[in-house]
Formats: sequence, structure tokens, C-alpha cells
Amino acid sequence: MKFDIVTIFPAMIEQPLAAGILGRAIGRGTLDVKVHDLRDFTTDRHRIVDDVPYGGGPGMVLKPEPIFRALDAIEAERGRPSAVVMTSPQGVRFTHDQAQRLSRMAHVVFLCGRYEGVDERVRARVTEELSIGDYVLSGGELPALVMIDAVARLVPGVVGDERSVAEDSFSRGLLDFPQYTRPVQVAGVVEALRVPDVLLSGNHAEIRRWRKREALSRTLDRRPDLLTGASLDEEEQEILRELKGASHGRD
Ligand code: J9Q
Repeated sequence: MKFDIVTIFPAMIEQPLAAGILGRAIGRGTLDVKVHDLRDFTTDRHRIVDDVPYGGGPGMVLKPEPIFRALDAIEAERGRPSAVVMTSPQGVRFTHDQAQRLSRMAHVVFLCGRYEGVDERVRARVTEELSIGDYVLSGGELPALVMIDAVARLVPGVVGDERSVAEDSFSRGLLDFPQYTRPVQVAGVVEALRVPDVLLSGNHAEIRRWRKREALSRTLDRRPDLLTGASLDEEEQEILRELKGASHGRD
């Protein structure tokens, strides 16, 4: 899959993408990522990318022409992209479903917005506006990285073990069950902090059921909103009925 990212802070994008799973996928050629410095598409001596807003007010607005030239250059080099995403607080919420939709595309361009704003005429060249959540950020670079990470993990071959992608919590629509690794008991830590016996039992049917119960109980407790969209098998529905029954009158 091809990604192009247009930003005024290329260093904010380059280092994070070079690390870890995504860095390895880029090295193998499974992902093809190009970062474009918006200033390279200016024509003035000072490489100015922003200007004061018409009508007055504080802050600066990203100028349209450098963005148009950057998008034209990307299209000339790589062909018409499947989508041009602008990261923006005005966007539709980016969710795992959005990540899945984008992961089926061949080529996505991310345009990193600025906190103060982007000239409205840029929206004519943008196919979608996406937000990662309701908080004030300085710019769209971190949201673009969040989206690229979530999308790229779903591209076949990026994550080594396909099972871990399929089992990821938001693929299943539930929160994760608790995980433990060695040792069984941490030196100097109280008895209660032992690994649950069921995980040491070797009884895989019991382990599966325990994990389902833990995932459901956490989801019911912390994110009950997720349960409306989750597709539960017969056993999970039964466990959930038990958990709801057991919680009546408590809280
Ligand atoms: C560009 N706050 O915030 C949440 N999702 C995207 C954003 C954002 C922001 C400022 C500029 C994007």
C-alpha cells in the first residue's frame, strides 16, 4: 500500500514511521511511504505556507496553492490516489471500521491540517476529513500517524502474525482479556499477584472460557457501549447473561 503525507513538519512523521513494525514493513516494500514538506511547494524566497485570515482574527491559515501543488506533484508521480484524507477536528471520527475501509485502498494521501485552520478551498481536493477525537492539538501530524499505524497494521504482510491482527480487541469488538508472562510469582510482591491458576492448567477449553469471561466482564464494566456492536458467539452470550445477572443490585 502507498501512503503520501503532506506536512510542514516532516521530522514529526519520519522518525516514528521508521521504528518498529511499520519501519520493517517499509524496509520490505510492503508499505511505500513518502513524506512531503509543504515548504518545498512554495515559490517565494521565504517559503511561506500560511497567511492571516480574511476577516481578521488570531492565528494563521494554511495557504491553498502550496497544497494544490503538492497534491498535483503526488498525482503526477504516483497516479490518482484512492483517497485524499485531511486530518481535522471537523472530520468524521476515525474508528477501526474506517481503518479497515482505508486498508483496502491502494494509495492514500494524508494532508496534515493545522490547529488554526486550512483555507476552505483546499476541501475541493480532499475526499474525506477525519478526526481521531475531541481534543485540541497543534496540528494534524500526530492524528495522521495514528491513522497510518491503524491502517497499515491491517494491510496483509505488515504484521508478521496474522492471528494477532484478527484477535486484536477492536477487530473482535471487545476489550482484551488480561495477559500474563513469566514468572508465576513476582519476587517481593504479595501472594494475590500470582498468575491465575487456570492459565497454568493446560486445559485449553477452560482457558478459552476464562478469557471470554474476562474480556466480557471488562467490556461490561468499562465500555458497555461496545457490547451493542459486538458479535458474540453462543458461549459469550451465555457468559454475558451470567455477568449481567451477577451485577444486578451492585455498582
Ligand atoms: C489537525 N486538533 O484533532 C483530532 N483529530 C484531528 C485533530 C486535529 C487538530 C488540529 C489540527 C487535526
